[in-house]
Amino acid sequence: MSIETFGPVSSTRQGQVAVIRIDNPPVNALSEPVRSGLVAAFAHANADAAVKAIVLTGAGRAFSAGADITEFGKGRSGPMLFDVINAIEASPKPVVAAVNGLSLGGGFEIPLGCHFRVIANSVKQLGLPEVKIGVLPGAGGTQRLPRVIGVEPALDMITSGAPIDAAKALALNLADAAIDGDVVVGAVAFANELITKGAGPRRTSELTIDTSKLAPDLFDKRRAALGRHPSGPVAPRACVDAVEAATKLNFADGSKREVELFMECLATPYAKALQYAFFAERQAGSIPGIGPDVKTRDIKSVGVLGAGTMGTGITLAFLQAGIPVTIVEMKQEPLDKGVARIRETIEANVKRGRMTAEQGAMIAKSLTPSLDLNSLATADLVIEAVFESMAIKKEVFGKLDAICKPGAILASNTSTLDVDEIAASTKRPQDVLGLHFFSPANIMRLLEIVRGKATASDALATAMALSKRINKVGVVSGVCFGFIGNRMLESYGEEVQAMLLEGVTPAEVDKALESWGWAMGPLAVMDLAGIDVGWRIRKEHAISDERRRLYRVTDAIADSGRFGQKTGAGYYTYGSDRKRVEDPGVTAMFRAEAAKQGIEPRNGIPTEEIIERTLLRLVNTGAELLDEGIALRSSDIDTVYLNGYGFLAWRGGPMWQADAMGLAKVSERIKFYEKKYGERWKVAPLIERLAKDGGTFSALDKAKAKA
Ligand code: 3H9
Repeated sequence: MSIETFGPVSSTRQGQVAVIRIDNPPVNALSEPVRSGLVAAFAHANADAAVKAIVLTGAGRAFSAGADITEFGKGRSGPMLFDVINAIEASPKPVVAAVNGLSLGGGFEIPLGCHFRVIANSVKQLGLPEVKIGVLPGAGGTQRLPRVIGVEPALDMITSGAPIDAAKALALNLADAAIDGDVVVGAVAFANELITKGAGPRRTSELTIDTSKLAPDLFDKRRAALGRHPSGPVAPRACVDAVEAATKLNFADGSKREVELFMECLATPYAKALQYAFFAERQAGSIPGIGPDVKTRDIKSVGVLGAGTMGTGITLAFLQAGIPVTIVEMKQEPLDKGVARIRETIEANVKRGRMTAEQGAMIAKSLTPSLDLNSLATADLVIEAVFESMAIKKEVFGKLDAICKPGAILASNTSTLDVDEIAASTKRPQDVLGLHFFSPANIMRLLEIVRGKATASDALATAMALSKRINKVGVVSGVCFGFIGNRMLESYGEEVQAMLLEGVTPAEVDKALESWGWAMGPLAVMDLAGIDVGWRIRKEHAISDERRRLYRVTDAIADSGRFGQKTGAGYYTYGSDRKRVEDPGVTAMFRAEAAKQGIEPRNGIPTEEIIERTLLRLVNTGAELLDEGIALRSSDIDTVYLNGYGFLAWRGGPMWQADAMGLAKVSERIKFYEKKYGERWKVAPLIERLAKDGGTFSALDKAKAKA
């Protein structure tokens, strides 16, 4: 069998069928050489009289993950994907897509432009996720998809960006066949049948959309329903606009509108931030000095110590990933309670259709409750999630050291304590690290992986690989109080308290920050997480006088038993519907304390100032963490904030925002606040240094990566 190659695209002939294959690892992104290769391969197949039909497929695990996102904003070169797909569709010979693996974005628009689609039953991800990176499908997807599956399902797929699997594709009429076994063999057989039948091309662009049953206000309603979309204010709307254009214009004009909208989206800061966030998350997985030569340890079973909220959430995270867990408690009652909570969550997931009843049963079976610490002897990884006290943790780690098998990783879920001190209570500090999960641990995506002084490279690499297996975003942090996320949150929280003392209300602070780029305002978050958490920490730890002063009212609120939602009141009061209601009593407490401290009450604080002060405090502490080597890169800090703290991805993260503002301006504004508020605003030396040289955090990341 002869193979013709066109860069990363190849073509072989199987009888009368040309099989064209995209081979651009790891995910067959449609970079310029692929696009040019496709044009050449199709021209070649169409010119070959012996070829009567064409099958198009991908090599490896993907059909294609779509446009090469790294090319965005770099100027045009080679044929545009839109034209490539039009050329495929214009082929005079029938073209069958053999969808072998994930098919996303432009990598899904290609099969839509093919005349027929044969999909492997094993394919889990087909769809148009462009909205998630701040754009919309820009190679005909918004015009072709509604022609194939109808307007409403197309709107659902395009505005959510959520993928579907092969079974759903078949149900939606997207697939002409969904098959087990080798999809290329199936597609070639399908193509041969077409040849036998004398079938010609079936071009999607020539199909008409039935608009007769569409509600006249469908698109307005869809736009209104977008609400606070996770992709920000522009791209989701543009998705609806483009599909609407498909129903009102012919294919050529609708496509022109789609391209216009694509370019508009691409130019927004939101698209840049979302694309940055995509790569930041992937970058977090690479740890300097730990290459592919570092062999990870085998993790086949996990032990969790503690069946409280954290322990049960962590257990669920592993069980859901198919990893058996032994959960240990010291007493029967808390163990039973924890196990019941785990089983209830599994049942609820089955009810909600997140897993089948068989999957639920299998997961439940792989849980072993125990009252005996010795039952952790065979676990490959043990995670301690007991009370946050150094004395208790040290005792627990001493016992685990004696019980656990050699090579087992011993992890603490501490959110504040010194992992090095914990490690020192064992004879194997190289096997000890922190795994800081966020509550609810089975849902929140962030996992801070805390690297102690002695943590072995392979233990760290294992934790990193494991985070992916349990569907978390792992970010490495060095040891310090609060690690990356909570240490920054302390500064943010302090500034919020300062503003409350200056006379702004909790609702005003929350509204300002929610309107800008946080999923939830800080006071609402504290009410949700429990005001008592920080209150206890402030009681037990030595903290600065300034911090104590700023938190005086909050501590008084907690002293009075108002811990937030769980007690029905905190900064707000809550009815049975859990809606927050402003409490004038709380505002009065801040006024009275401000008077005592001699703080002049202001008549409100402008939204811009609330946003700036909270953001800059985060950035300043983030810069300290970078300088101290606690965070490896600024993009890791952003990844922490996007995945664990409700900073919305379309704002990129605090460090990304600082770069966008310009570090000279950041430095100037911090100094302005330092003059006004003193020591807590002392500018981080790294900001000063970068500002002086016109540097940015992201350029610093890149320079470090090269070093
Ligand atoms: C589009 O198509 C626009 C068109 O409508 C119109 C154009 C005009 N480009 O995530 P992973 C890299 S927009 C470049 O670790 P997984 C990724 O960076 C595009 N690179 O694996 C990583 O590199 P590295 C629409 C890409 O198995 C490596 O591949 N498509 C792209 O967990 C492995 O990735 C999307 O939005 C890309 N498109 O997940 C899909 N995709 O090893 C975006 C991946 O150096 N991609 N890479 O770190 C994804 O959602 C996931 O990467 C995917 C694989 C599900 C594909």
